[in-house]
Amino acid sequence: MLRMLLAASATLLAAACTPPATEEPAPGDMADMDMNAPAAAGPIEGSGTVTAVDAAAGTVTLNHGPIAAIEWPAMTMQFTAADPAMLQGVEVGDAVTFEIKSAEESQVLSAIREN
Ligand SMILES: [Cu+2]
Repeated sequence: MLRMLLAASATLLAAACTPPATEEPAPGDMADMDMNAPAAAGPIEGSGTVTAVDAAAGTVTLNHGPIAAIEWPAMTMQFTAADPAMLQGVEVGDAVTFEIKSAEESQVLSAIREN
C-alpha cells in the first residue's frame, strides 16, 4: 500500500512539473501571443536548496521556490544538468540560483551557482 501511495505522489509531482505551455497552440493563437513575454523564452531563473546531487549522473535534486514564469509552486524535484561539469562543487545544503533551459525542457538546468 505504501508503495502505491509513493507511486501516486511521484505521478502528481511529475504532473505539477509539466508546464501547460507545452500544449500545441491552436491555429491562429500565435497572432495573439506576446512574443516578448518572459514565459515564452528560456532560460527561466529559480532559486532553492540542494537536497541531493549525483555529479557522475549529472543530476541534482532541488527544493525550489515558486517559479511564476512556468506556473510552478515550490517543490522538491530532480533536474538534469545540461553539462554534468556544472555540478562540480555543488553540495547538499547549498543555497543556489539556477536557470531552467526552457519551458519545453523544464527539467534541464542550463546554469546553477551557489548564492
Ligand atoms: Cu519543480
